[in-house]
Amino acid sequence: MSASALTPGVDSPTWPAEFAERYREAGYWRGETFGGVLRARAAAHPDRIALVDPAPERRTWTYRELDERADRLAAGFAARGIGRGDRVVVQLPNTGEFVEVVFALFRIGALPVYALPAHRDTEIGYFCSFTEAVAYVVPDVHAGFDHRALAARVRKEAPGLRHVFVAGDPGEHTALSDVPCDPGQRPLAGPEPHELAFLQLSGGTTGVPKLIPRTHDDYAYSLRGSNEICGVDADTRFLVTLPAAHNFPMSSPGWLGVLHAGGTVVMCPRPDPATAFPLIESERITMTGLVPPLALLWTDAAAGGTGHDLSSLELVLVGGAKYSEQAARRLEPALGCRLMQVFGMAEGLVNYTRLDDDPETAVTTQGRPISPDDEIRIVDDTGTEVPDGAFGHLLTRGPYTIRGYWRAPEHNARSFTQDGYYRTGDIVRRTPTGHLVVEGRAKDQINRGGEKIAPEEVENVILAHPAVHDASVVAVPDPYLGERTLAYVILRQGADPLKAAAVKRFVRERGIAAYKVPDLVEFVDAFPQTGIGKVSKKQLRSSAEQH
Ligand code: AMP
Ligand code: DBH
Repeated sequence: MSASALTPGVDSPTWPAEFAERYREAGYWRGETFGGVLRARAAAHPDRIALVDPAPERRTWTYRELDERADRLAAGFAARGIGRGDRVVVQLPNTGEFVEVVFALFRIGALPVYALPAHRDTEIGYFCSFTEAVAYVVPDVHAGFDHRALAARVRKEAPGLRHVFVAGDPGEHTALSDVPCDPGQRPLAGPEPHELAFLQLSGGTTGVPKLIPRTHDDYAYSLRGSNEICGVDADTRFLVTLPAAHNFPMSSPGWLGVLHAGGTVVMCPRPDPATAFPLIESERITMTGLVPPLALLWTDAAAGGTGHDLSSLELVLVGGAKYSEQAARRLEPALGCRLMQVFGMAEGLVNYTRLDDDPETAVTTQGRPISPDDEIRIVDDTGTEVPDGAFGHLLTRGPYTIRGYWRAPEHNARSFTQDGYYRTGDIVRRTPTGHLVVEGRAKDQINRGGEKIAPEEVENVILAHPAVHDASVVAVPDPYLGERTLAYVILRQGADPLKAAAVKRFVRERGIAAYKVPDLVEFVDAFPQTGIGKVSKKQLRSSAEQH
């Protein structure tokens, strides 16, 4: 791959030169790369613990060890022909290997494509072929699922995929542990700070997930800004409770933010209280991030008395989906720590409530932007700015918000304004203090407890069933997850009747992340239509609310 794959503007729109200049002058973009930051931390405090992977037996990495292991792994990847700008799909659970692999790829200037452990054939096949990935990194078996078999299937469909690296028993593939080699004296041609660092995933609203190109410079700024707001420093001990590949636990302030500050990152293998609470006690965890359903679960578990000492916990961030005010009020007393709400997106903009906000603000708003240069517009359907305090569509641009998705010109024309604002699809209002309250959503997306689902993606899978004529997927309110999915299905005339369970099984067997399998299936004869004969999702949603 030529170096140009890393250059912003080649595969996706980027900031116009005058904006880039302004962001540099303001000190937001400081010329850091993630590989360089790790090197600097390793030099400054080599023996401090950077990373802890507690399961199945506790392993630790000092900053020096992490730095050296990233170098050796980078050299091994390079020896196998992986180079600058190459895409590598990384699908690893919350383990030390995840961090090693990602830093090794940063060192080469190869672009990690962050898949979630829940992704299956449909998503992984798409990521590998769409990004023309040269390698795919997996665990052997995770949560009872054999990722090696998935890799073998995907490889048949994606001829460009030259390598499958397995953390653990490799089966027919290459063991990740066989890759590292002596880096020698020849320095790797790593990335420049203004170049792309990785492709993050968007929950998306269309049939295929969108890829988000982030640069070292812009992402590092969001990390430093997040660290300052959250009070992250070298004493922070951060538990990665949510999947490490997701933008929230990676960057708000996340494991990458905490490593940037020289703190300690502890990987949590599962997010349930029974796993997390003992780790909080034994690792003296000070901070973590949760989605609202998990925050509820933790609150309930802690309120009943846990038998674990959670007194080290200082701050819990909650975000990814709307956190109800009632639930928010209960968190601090139950967990004995501060609550911070975070409303962010992998595309960029992140809002936090602040530690010095009055207590009501932290439970009733979703925070305000990181940067004074985050530009916010709240507009009506015609694009006109609404009066102060009124609801409207949130548009944003700024020093860490992308100007376009990767290789998606048509979608970009819809998702970004002419002058470069990202249309978030969220309906918000602004309080007099500048905090945003998320009131709803205009985009066709379902938010299942922080896991985003594009209905069209699921509809396409259901439509592949030979007995199905049409399908429409909508959200149903749910007290725990916020929303669940309901698939309305019209069967083909003359087709044998189907059971709901058969539709779910079909979707699962097509190989898609389990959280996208419809929670409910209902058979109907026809869909309600809009005036011009399109399926009226609005009407379907309101009938779904009866469930
Ligand atoms: P993504 O673009 O896939 O990274 O998902 C980001 C989206 O998640 C936002 O545009 C919101 O719709 C939703 N979201 C994230 N945090 C919150 C929050 N605290 N409250 C409500 N919605 C949120
Ligand atoms: O939902 C998200 O994508 C999200 C939530 C909180 C996010 O990307 C973030 C913080 O950075």
